Amino acid sequence: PFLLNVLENQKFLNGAVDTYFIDENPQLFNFPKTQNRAQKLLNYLGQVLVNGPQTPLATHVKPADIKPHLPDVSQEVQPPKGFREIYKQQGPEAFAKAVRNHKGLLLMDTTYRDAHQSLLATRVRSHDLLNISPFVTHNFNQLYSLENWGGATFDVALRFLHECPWERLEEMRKLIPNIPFQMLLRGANAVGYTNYPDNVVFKFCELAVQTGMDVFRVFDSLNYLPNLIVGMEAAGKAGGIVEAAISYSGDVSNPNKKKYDLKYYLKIAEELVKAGTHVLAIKDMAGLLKPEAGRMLVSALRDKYPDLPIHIHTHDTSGAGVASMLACAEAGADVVDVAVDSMSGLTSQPSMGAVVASLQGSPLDTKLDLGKISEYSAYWEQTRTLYGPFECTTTMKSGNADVYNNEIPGGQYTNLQFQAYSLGLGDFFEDVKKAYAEANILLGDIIKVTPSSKVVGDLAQFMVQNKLSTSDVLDKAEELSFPKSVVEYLQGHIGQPYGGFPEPLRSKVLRDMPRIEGRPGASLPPLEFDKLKTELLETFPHATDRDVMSAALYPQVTKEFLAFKENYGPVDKLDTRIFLVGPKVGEEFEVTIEKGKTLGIKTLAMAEDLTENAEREVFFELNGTLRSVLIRDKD
Ligand code: 3PY
Ligand code: ZN
Repeated sequence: PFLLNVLENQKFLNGAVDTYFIDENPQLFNFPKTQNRAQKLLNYLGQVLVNGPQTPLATHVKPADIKPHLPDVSQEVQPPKGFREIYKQQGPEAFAKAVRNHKGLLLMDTTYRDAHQSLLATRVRSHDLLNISPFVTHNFNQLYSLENWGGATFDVALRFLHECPWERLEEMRKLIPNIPFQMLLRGANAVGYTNYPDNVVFKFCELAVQTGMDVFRVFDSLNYLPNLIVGMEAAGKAGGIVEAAISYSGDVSNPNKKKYDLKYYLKIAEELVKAGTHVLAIKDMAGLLKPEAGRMLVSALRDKYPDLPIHIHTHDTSGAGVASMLACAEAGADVVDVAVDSMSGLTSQPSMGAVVASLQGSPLDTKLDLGKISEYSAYWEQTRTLYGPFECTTTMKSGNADVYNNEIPGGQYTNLQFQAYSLGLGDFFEDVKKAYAEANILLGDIIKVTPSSKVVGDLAQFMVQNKLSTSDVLDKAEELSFPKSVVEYLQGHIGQPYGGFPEPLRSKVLRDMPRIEGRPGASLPPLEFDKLKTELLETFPHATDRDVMSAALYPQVTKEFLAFKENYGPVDKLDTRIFLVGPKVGEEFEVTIEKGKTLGIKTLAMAEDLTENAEREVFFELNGTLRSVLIRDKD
């Protein structure tokens, strides 16, 4: 009987115990954790049923009522070996050499990160990623890497999905031991939108490697070398594979586009090679790299650096993505980025199946199995329908070659279109796209990718909303109250742009405001992790070092996440439809909260009347027993 907790211990409940009883039986306070978590999940479900979705849905499209079919996979045998073994056993240089020596074209699969960041507002949950991971580890061991972390996924996981990004990484790693994992690191901005103190970036990379990350694609939104190099050093010191990326802008195949020409890219490449990058990436975040430009750029790099692995990233916004990646491959690129067919195209990456099929039988044959790609694609085709509320195709029906004019990065393109859609303003998106091109020129024709793309986007929206032309902005610069991001950019908060800040605009906007010269992070004092930890533990006694790292990047979002978890438990374990919009009344479903622990839940009913505290009682069956939760009705 002593194994039961106090609430179930008859002797305790009868009062037939003396004061030593508790001291001598500490196990009385071992409350079974599962029961606790189950009750928290019922609170969550009750909350969704009474007060609606607990994560903002972008449109009125409902998540589909399906359970995606999981393709068969033999889970008995070890997955086949991949490039990760070379990296883990022999280090990043040996990995780079093996990549360079590989005969066919190698692929990075972006399905787990950039594809859904571009198509589904980054909303794909760990649950759906983990479900297909055993299939991936067994059938896609030949991949150069699986891009599955970083970029916007860190922020969105915490903020909107109420799940821990570190746990996501750790769980993916357990299921996929053989394929290198790749993340997108925004240089000195880590996975955030602003510059952090250097020690934050270093510690972040260290923890990422410990949790299972391998390849770090490091970029800076202005191609500002001092920022880029901080990120490279942090990834390298942590033991990761450093893939320094040059963000691509303009058009090297167009002699009239002079600012970002071949010379510009070769010069940055030289600096990145000097800084010791293991792999060199061209990051074409807007999909501007036309086939001919890709051929020119890759050939030039290949000639100059015969031993350096070259990796090309693009977006299919115009529709020319497959053609460009084939051109780059033929010109000597070692790796190109693709997303599985059903998660490809539009503002996402070009199609994996299309690239694989195009090269079959050629010297660049990827040797990937088209049948397996189809099965993988079928899973995502079904899974994608669960994310209907975030589906970019609600508004985007086709690719659009106007991206060559506006140069809007893939993820931002879908975001801006969504915003225009939700504002319901007819030509708003067309106007914003035109204004985006003008804002870019006003700001000095800059590289546009997170966070510099936000500066241009904010200025574009400001111009459309206030009906300002380029000359209005220039003439009235002293009186206008510009968006905060624009002012901070001009102050030098995200770094120094190539070619300098635009004058006289900068002086007119800033007047006597302070300016940062050089690298912004260099003037930030180191973050005191111990102090942050102590603070966090005061409110959240279960906070871990991972939570402290999250809080270093996103203080408020992390606190809200921890409070949410405390109240509602492991909501990441719920099926996606149920997580987003709750179960139907009468629906029976299962939730596996850990291996071997599955809860059977049935939603029975909701009370029609409120209690005197304005609470509504929701009734469930949990593993066959009746439970109810009281939820404050916010209506
Ligand atoms: C990000 O920074 O999240 C990007 O995907 C940039 O292209
Ligand atoms: Zn991208």
